[in-house]
Amino acid sequence: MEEQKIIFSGIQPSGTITLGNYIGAVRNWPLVSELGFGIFSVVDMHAITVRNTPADLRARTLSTLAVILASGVDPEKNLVFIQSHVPAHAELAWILNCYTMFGELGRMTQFKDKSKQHADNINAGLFTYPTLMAADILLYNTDLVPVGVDQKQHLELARNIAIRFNGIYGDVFKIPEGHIPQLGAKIMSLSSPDKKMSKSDPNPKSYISITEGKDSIIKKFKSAVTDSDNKIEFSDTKPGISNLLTIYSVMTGCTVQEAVSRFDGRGYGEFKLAVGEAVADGLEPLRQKYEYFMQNKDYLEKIYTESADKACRLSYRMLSKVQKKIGFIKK
Ligand code: AQP
Repeated sequence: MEEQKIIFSGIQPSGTITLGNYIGAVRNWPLVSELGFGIFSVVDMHAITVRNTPADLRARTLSTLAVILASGVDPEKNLVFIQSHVPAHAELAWILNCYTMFGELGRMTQFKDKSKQHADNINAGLFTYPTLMAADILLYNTDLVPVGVDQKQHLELARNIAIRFNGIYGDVFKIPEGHIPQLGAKIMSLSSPDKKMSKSDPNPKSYISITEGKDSIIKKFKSAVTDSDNKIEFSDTKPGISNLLTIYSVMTGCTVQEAVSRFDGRGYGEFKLAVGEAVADGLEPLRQKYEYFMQNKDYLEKIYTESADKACRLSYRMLSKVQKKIGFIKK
């Protein structure tokens, strides 16, 4: 019998989940978890690397959890918990910090980008964010990490930290593999298609929230930045149109080539409307499930409490093993 895979992934409650987060990651979670056991976390400890209003963080944490469930992750078969409820994440992160080099963290492009965006708050947490992410993954003997391409560098670092640690102490950590979708691994901003779509972008026209209504979605696609030559083709020189073609393909299940043929000779206006409709219609079932979960807060609480209890038990096994290896005395 084939061995069951362990799948781990997380998402920050740093804004409302975007179409980018959905296409690049969350949408794939129920599919990948079919391969084994999925462990999915709303990583609120990562989200405090930038300043938040506490009430907003609480609300976004719950709504992110509802999105994960609405996307089809089955909480009876998988874990869906809030990161700060499982203390082993912070404990292992500290240990891993001592096995991670300053230069490695300084090379992370997300750190460089976020330092520019939050120049008044370049805190140590922003710098050591990748070691917390390494802890998230390595605590569970994870085989696969379904993420968008922007997380590839952090994942590579997690692997390097694990290999370094194993080199000193023997085979402690399993070395995880990334699971990055072939299409849609990096959905671009609708207002600046040379930039990634991000939930914390201050310009709401740049992203689609996956719980947004149809009219608003269509309006945003109609005003998406493209180019002026009015030819629908997939090319590096046409980032706006290529991004829309990618989104359309993922949401309708056709290939990019089929999408290009479908819109051959048609204008940008017609194409943008079709993309907006495909997205709004494609997200509608998820939106309805999301509303349902948001009206059932007791159910959400039950899921995150039970999942955290199980995650605490699983993660402490690995944490204890690591603590023993490095020479901490058992309590
Ligand atoms: N634009 C994107 N296209 C495809 N995948 C994406 N992901 C993020 N943006 C895109 C993937 O979504 C998952 C969750 O991301 P995260 O919350 O851990 O943080 P992030 O990667 O920093 O995402 P954002 O939306 O850009 O958040 P903020 O604005 O807070 O920095 C990851 O698997 C990620 O790859």
